[in-house]
Amino acid sequence: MEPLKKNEKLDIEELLKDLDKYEPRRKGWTWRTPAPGVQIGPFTYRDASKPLKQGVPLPPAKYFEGADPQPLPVITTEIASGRFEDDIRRMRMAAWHGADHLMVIRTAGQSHMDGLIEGTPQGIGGIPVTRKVVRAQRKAIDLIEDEVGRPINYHSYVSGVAGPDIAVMFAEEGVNGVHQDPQYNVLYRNINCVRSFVDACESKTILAWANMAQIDGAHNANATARDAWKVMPELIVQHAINSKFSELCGIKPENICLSTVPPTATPAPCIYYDLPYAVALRDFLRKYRMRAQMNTKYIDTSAREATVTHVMNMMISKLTSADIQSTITPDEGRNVPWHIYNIEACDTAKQALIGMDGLMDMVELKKEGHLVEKSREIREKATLFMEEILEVGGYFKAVEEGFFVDSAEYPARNGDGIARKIDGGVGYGFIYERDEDYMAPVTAHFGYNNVEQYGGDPENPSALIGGCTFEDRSKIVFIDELDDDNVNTRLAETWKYRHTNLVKPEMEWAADGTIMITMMIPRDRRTSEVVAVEIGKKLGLVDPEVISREVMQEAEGTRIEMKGKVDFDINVDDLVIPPEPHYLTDQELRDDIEAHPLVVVCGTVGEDEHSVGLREIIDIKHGGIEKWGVEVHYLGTSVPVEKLVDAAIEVNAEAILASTIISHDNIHYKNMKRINDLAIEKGIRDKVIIVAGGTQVIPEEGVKTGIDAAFGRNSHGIDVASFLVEERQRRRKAKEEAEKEAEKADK
Ligand code: Z97
Repeated sequence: MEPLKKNEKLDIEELLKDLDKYEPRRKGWTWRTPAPGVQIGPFTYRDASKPLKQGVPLPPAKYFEGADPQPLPVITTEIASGRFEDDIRRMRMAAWHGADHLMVIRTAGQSHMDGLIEGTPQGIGGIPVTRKVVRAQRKAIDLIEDEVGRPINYHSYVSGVAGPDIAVMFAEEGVNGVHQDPQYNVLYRNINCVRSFVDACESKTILAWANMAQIDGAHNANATARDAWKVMPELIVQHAINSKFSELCGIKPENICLSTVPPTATPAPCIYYDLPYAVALRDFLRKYRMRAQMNTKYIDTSAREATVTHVMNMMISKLTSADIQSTITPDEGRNVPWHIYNIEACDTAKQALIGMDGLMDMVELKKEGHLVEKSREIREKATLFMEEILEVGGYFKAVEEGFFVDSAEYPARNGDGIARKIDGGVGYGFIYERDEDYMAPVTAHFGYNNVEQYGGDPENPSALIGGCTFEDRSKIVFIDELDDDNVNTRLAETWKYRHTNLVKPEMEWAADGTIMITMMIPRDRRTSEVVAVEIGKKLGLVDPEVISREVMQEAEGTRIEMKGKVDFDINVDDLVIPPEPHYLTDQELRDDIEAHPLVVVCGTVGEDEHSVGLREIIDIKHGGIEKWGVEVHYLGTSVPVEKLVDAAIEVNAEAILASTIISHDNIHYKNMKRINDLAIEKGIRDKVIIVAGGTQVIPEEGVKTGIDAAFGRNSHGIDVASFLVEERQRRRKAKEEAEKEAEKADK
């Protein structure tokens, strides 16, 4: 496929062509390239990584030469729309905003499917992960990483009954990171524990071969526990079990990432809890990597609140050097997986981490007091927890006795933990000892391949069959589509929104028509919710629904965010799109005015006492023309036009700026004409630029009076400065050309 062009949409139909032949170009995880001391725009960064080739910088970057510094940790976005084809577009947006770890959430229930599924069906709360989906997404990401100039890690889950099958498929298809933790199967999906650990051996061996990064499942204990901050010792135990187990299966410590979640969130004094926990975790398990994720247990529906919780998490990440920073959005609280929140959260991560650049050069964590004492206490409790597991007869026994996700803080127990039976759960009864004549001629396999019996080489077991799918891709079976619930059907429904000029807004899927409206209703919360929905109906929205509410004051009002769908299209062909206002940059303005000093006289003309408008145009405080070095002679209000023109002659001004607010009897246009006439009369018209403005001025009408430019409502200093500088440039050029002509004529 052709490289992506930044001003063209990623063509999903084109992407899906020849997918059966697509081969991923690499495997394994990639960290960012550190760039200590990198200079970007006007600043030097200490903890940044190599910049992107192209990206969307933070909004204030326009004041800093477009600087788009990238922090050191890998930044994750979690994508969960249910349609992989729309997820792909969201991936592109996220990559442009600095995400390089695209984590695809699976549809509800895939953990219980006992094999690979095929095709491209739609999912709920995530996508059904199939080979076709994975291949299409990896192909798209290959194109996206070329356009942003940074490797992108593609990620999903190796959990559930079909874990090893998925691990193989991921290794074949160039997936770079996965969640793999048998404890997740056991506790949250009630999959048989022995089966889960046996399967994990196989899965982890495959992950090790493919050099994938692995994230564990401890965050789920935090999200499930009744009081999330009470499970701190257990979280460490869960991390430790999966990490050590993974190492024993051959995964390199640097590819083992702990899914660390701060135990609590505000209004708890969260840093007081979370920092000692983070320090305890890192002290114990420092050889592994930390994937930091904000607390999601207490996340509500406010984007602002979610953002602050996220930033608090990044404070911990910064103080304890997290390697991967996850970004979670208010979507978690309101179950609306929307493009804009993925992007917003990526920006939050980029902004917060870059804002804290160099922090650790200035501060350090205390070596005594609460931090050290609390972190020691957590470690001691975790150690005791682990010892108790051994005492009762090991992990499976401990699970049976409900050790995990109990609502009390260890060593206390409330007896309400998640208990699972060793001889129960999904997939129980399907573990068999390997037969004597068993053979596994595959490259990544846990334990004994037994190829010798068949004349094979244990060092290279798959040679026996001329290579397995890891060496010989022609052995991979690519199944395209099996039923009607597929991407082609969905794309056909949205065809016109990609191939014509019809537009519909979207939040989640192409052309879903969803919009969000924010409003402040001056009533109590309950009434406001009902009023908002009624407003939505009157606006013609389909399915208006309140998605967030915040009390401003019980009697005075409620802030409401509402979603709804529009059922119309907009045809861009029917619109007249005016050109963008044209401005020069600060630098261009400053350079020109420095090289050719510019003096102006100005005032409000006639019998007119208004001064605010003109002040806004000239004063540096309001972004007026002084800002770029213009020398301004302000004559005040009710200035006779003669005085304005005489002043221009006296100070040798290059421009006259007349403000005229009053418009009775068209006096504003009459005054413009008088200034123009007087300038001609006094012989300076070709030496001055005449500009007038006011709230009632229509620019096209103004210039009919003979002046050079007129500015109406909503004009600013930048409009006037850009015009003056460009008009002078035009005049200088015209003069030069006239001189040349004259010279030629002389010869
Ligand atoms: C995260 N915010 O960071 P199923 N395995 C593990 C998991 O944690 C999960 C699954 C499998 C979260 C994202 C929650 N995690 C979502 C260790 C899910 C998913 O197909 O839903 O059973 O597997 O990951």
